[in-house]
Amino acid sequence: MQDAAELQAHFAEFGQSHVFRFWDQLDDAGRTRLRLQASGIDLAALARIQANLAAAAGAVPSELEPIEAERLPDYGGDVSRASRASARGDEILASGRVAALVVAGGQGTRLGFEGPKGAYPIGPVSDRSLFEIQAQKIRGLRRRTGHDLPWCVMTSSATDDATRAFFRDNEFFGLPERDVLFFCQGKIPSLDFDGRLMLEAPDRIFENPDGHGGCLTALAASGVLDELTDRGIDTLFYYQVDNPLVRMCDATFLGYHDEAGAEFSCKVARKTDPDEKVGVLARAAGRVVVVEYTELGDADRYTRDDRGELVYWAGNLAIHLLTIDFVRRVADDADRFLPFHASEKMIPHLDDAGKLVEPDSPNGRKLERFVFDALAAAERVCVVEAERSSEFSPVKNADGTDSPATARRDLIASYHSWLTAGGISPADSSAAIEIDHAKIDGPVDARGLGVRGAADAGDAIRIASGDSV
Ligand code: UD2
Repeated sequence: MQDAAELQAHFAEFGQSHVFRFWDQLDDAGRTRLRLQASGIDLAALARIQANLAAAAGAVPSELEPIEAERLPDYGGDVSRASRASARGDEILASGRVAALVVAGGQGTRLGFEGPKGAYPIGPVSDRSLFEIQAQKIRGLRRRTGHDLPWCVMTSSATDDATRAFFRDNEFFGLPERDVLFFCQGKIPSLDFDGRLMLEAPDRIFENPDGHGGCLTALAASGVLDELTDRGIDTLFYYQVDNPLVRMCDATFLGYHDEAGAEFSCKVARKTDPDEKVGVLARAAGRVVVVEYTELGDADRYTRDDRGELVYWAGNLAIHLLTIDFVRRVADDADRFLPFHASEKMIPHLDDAGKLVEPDSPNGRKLERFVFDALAAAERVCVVEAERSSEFSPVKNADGTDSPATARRDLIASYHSWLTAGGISPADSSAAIEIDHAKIDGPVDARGLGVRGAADAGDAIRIASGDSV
């Protein structure tokens, strides 16, 4: 930690001396806290980011081209190609080279839920959490492959303590503790429109998590990347904590990724409507890019081809495969490959009198890195079209689209389709139902159960009381 006088002089050089304006009123503990936090902020880097933001404003590629994707058989793709990819993926999983990575730095604020989003109760019958559903899927994979499948859980300073406590309280959902690798993403200060830091308390500078792209640098900095290498892992399956339908470490996706020799692969699905809030995969100057929904121009957003299909159709599901070597390369050169994006926010802060101001219009910029920017560093990229209805139903909003209600509806629909495929009654599609993913994680498992009725499947299938079996 730097000496207080040196630190203040250094901040003054960068026009940030106001950070210490309550210094005289702070007690020793407060001064230590502020010195500690301020010492960790790289003002020169922040100034560079600020300058790059200005240069990058409006730098969304103007000449976009549509993307080509591997199609699943359901969408006209080649059946034998897909089954070869699936067999290849099974081999990769059976060789124990894959780990899962969930980005779980977000809170449930938009859902009106206190705590980490992963703790949100989503199970249609038992209210089990997003984390528990994902843990069950990992347990199922471990059973099927006979390998420890490490689960890397990225938290943020806002969710770290609560997430670890949630896992401990739930006995790691039946997973061995050593195979759950927590790591915490970095933070970066927000800036007001004049590029000045803001105080959220007399002894605290306002910082926010550095975006899901921060997972690549934090994996390296935390030592988790080295641990994965030591364990013989060479591929990471990346997904967002808010999608309970995620097809964990999907074998077909792995197979396509491997056959393409890709370093970074993406799953996409056709956008439901031009205004759906998902980024779009496209090509720009020959490279694959994701254009965020806030940044896609109207001409590209609404253009349709002769068949009436959106030309920029490929919605980013935020489901990726990355090789470990690639993650290391990007993390080593993060300033180049993971630029910061700014979004205007209303940021509560102290005024000169020390009064908390809660603005009602944006007063500053939050800075974030996006994982998909790393596409620019990839020599080879593979894009696979997913079956949206069975793979993607994110929990983002308290009501309406992408809400707990739509995610539960889609979970129940998936469970019913698995049971139907397995010849298991009930076929009453109105029954709220829940399946333990550790035991049944798709139609193949349902068929393998060899039972006729849900009641014969023990605790693998639960039906809401009051509903008929
Ligand atoms: C994201 C994508 C969007 C689309 C959509 C699919 C971006 C910028 N947009 O939109 O293109 O693919 O997801 O669902 O990514 N997170 C962290 N740390 C952070 C920020 C986010 O862990 O600092 C996690 C968060 O917990 C969540 C995920 O990243 O699991 C997505 O974050 P979001 O909900 O802010 O992204 P969203 O819905 O705007």
